[in-house]
Amino acid sequence: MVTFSVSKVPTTSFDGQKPGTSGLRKKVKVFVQPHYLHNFVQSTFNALSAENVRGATLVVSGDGRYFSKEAIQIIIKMSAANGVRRVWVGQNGLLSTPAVSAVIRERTGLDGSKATGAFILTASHNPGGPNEDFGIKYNMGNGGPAPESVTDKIYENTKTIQEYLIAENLPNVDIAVVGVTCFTGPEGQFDVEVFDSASDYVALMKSIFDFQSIRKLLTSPNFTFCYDALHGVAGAYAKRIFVEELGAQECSLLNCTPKEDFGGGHPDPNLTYAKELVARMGLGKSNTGEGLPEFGAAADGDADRNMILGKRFFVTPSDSVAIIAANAVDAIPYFSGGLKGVARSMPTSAALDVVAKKLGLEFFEVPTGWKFFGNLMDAGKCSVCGEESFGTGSDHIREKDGIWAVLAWLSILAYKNKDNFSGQKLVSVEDIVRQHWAAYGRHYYTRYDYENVDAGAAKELMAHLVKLQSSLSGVNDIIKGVRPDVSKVVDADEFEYKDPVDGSVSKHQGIRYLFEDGSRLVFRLSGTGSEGATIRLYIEQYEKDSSKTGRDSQEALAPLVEVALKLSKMEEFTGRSSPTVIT
Ligand code: VG1
Ligand code: CO
Repeated sequence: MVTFSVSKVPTTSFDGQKPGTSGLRKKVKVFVQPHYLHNFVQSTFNALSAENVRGATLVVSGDGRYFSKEAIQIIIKMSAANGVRRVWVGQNGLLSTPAVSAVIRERTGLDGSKATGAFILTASHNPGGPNEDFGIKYNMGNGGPAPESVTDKIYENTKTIQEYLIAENLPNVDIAVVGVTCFTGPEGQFDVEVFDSASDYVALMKSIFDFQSIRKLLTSPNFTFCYDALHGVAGAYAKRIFVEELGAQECSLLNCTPKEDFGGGHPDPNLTYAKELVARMGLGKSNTGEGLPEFGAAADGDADRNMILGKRFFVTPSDSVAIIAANAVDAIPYFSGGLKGVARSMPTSAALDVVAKKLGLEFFEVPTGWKFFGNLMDAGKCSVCGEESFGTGSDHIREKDGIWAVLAWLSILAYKNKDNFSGQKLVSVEDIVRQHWAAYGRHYYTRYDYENVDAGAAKELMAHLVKLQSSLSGVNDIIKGVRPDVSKVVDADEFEYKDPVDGSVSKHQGIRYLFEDGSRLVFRLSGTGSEGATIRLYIEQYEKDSSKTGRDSQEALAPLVEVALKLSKMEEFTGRSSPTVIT
């Protein structure tokens, strides 16, 4: 057995190592600076309680982006030096974010051990490569992202750090080969176990969904399917699940080989960045839909996001979570006993609220970021939840789950078509969404992102919007001047959340303008960017009248958009006459 020793390396702090909405994300060039990653990792160890470090089992893996392999070796050496007992690594360092959560919760090591936490190496939907982004976040023993109390402590530690511990003479571990490598250090044995990235996750999915009925759908001659991993880590799961387990054809998979730079693309599953899938599904084309796939979906870099498409049809993420919640009990065996409750992030549309009300379910509205759902789930208060940002999930793990969402949709389609697999025309994604709107009304919804805006200008814009809130009559005068046909603002605030489980309070979680007819405008600054500021503007309008639920959403929302741009003085502050991305 190879023996290692521990070095104490003096270091000085870096500015700006504050974890954002989901971990620390910076350009690779920032992360590769000497000591930069080390400081963050040591600050995390120092923020955890001793039993979660000394003698503990940690998962270390990610979406495989550029710099992951080097980062994994560094974290292994620092774990050894900090007294961690074993590190688990997915083969080739690959584990999707939902798979990490599943591994923490479900996996038992060869020697009976269980993991107490994980370093996830990903910048999620941000591009990768030497000139793009890298990221790291820590997840806790429940499988979910560290809560603010922990990330605040990590950040405080990064400001005062003076040394870190590392086993410099521990040889690099071959993470391409499944197996256990054992070492001895000053405090005893240290193991690195490399394991298959997919098996635990696949087993969990099989325990949640009825794979047989999904297989019937996927192999039905009337059904065609298409899945785009955008060269992210979802590819490592897609083949196993969709092709090997469920019988989809191999040609249904697009961009399913994980790449360090995501093929030069932006691994963000929306209508702008998932171009190839969007074209395959016939969106934006005026053909009749002949020969187009019935169902399409995409994932982001770390496979926690999903985009759901029908033939020439886009399902908004806010509708998606509402439709999954409305059909879960019938279509998904895991939920057959009923839902415990549902939750959405604040900027997500109120489509889910309407379902919760109709089904008599407990409902929660939390700030942006998955970490807020975890407490509700741990307390048994929430089964299904989602965000407008293409995140959907359930209490099977403590992260959003891109492949789970696809399996949920396939389950709903299989359920709706159960007596009809050989029929001429299947109930389609579009049929399901339109039936939902007819029953519950429709929440027209769009999000405008202004990326890489000057940080000072973005702050000023937000301050201006807060200031405006002090006089609603002033706000309504502005609205009347721009669009007299838009309803009036009846309430305006900054969203604040008190966690119903632990009582912790999160302030300044987005600026809201609430209209008399149920419409909403929300403004937030992104917490996941790596440069400058990104302003997000969320626009929503509720239509109950089922004869009016079939309009084009950009057209339906145009008056509210005009009001939002005017109220915020968007162009004046940012110099931008149009957003970078519309979703
Ligand atoms: C964005 C989304 C948020 C999501 C977060 C992490 O955060 O708006 O809903 O939870 O990304 O997603 P922000 O602060 O940039 O708006 V992922 O898939 O990048 O981990
Ligand atoms: Co992600």
